[in-house]
Amino acid sequence: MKLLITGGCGFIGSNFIYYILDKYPNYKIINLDALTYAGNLENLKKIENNPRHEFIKGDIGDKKLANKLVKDIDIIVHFAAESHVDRSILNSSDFIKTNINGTHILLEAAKDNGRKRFHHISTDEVFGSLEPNEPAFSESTSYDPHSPYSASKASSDHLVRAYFHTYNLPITISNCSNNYGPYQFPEKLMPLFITNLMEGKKVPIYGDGKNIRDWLYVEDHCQAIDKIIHNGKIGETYCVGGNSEKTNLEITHEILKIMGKKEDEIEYINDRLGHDKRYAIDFSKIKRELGWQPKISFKEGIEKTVEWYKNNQSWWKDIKSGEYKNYYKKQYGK
Ligand code: NAD
Ligand code: TDX
Repeated sequence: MKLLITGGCGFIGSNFIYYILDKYPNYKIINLDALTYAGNLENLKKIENNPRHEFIKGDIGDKKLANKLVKDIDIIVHFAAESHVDRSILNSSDFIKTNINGTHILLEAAKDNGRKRFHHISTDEVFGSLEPNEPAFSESTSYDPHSPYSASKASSDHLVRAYFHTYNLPITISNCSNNYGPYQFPEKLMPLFITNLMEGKKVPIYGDGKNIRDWLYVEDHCQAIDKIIHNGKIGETYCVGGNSEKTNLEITHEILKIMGKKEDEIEYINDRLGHDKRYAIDFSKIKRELGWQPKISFKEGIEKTVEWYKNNQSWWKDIKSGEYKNYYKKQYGK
């Protein structure tokens, strides 16, 4: 089996590559990644000489390249995206280009080269925001994206489904909740807060810190994708959640506790524009049909995550001392 993985140098993509190479000794991977600010070959250093992994630097929007690569593979697992909500609020052009137009080009390549199996990685954010008493998102929840990021992901989900209905392209989609774990770019809540504390900086909480997310350890997510690409029903969507709803303040207190830091490291700052209140996922469909459920408890996951950032300081220090400084200044004003 030969997989084309897009965005394999990012957070979830690199974890998925390690997972697949480890679990399936006969599988080969072509990893197409443009190495944007979020892509990092250091993430795949441990397999730089593995002949079962081939890295191709390129853009999913490059039609010629996409057609060439898709010809020779069995399945596309599509992770590549602009993924950070705050960046989409500052400037959404690349989100439209990659998440919508790029996905369209890949779908065309899949259709025109033997109708290749296509798995699309999406997000719970396409469903909008929940009040604390509302039932969790499920596969039948209507789309109601609120940010430029989630609107671009919603558009790509619609395109993927349209290619199934119109061209019979064998697709599946997964909509998952907030991932955390090794190799997550330090702009996202958990790695930002962990690394800021290690640098002696404060942790910036938007608004009152009462927004809720459902936290999914990245290895659990990889297992869910594995189940879907092997046993998922063509044309279907699967919601993948972590069974771990927490407010941002709860997450922060947990990180402070593990790292032996005090509450006064918290800095409350202006709220994110259009900040979604709550995300939560009902994963009963994938549990019932594919036998998947998250295995790693929040306590175990967050301890492993803090440990990883402690043991991989040069990885995140390199990132934080580079171009990222400009973004940080724009976003946090310092
Ligand atoms: P990430 O930002 O860490 O990585 C994205 C990767 O895609 C990078 O390696 C980048 O170089 C690559 N990329 C970006 N534009 C590209 C292009 N035009 N052509 C080729 N490569 C390109 O993202 P992530 O957190 O690993 O997210 C992966 C996928 O999962 C995304 O589709 C995202 O929407 C989805 N998702 C993420 C989360 C989460 O919590 N991180 C939750 C739900 C869904
Ligand atoms: O500095 C911060 N302060 C803060 O309070 C940051 C970066 C975030 N937050 C809050 C905003 C959210 O309520 O923490 C929560 C999580 O924020 P992010 O890590 O930016 O994630 P989120 O916006 O929830 O989106 C994530 O989950 C769904 C991923 O980035 C998306 O790619 C995914 O689709």
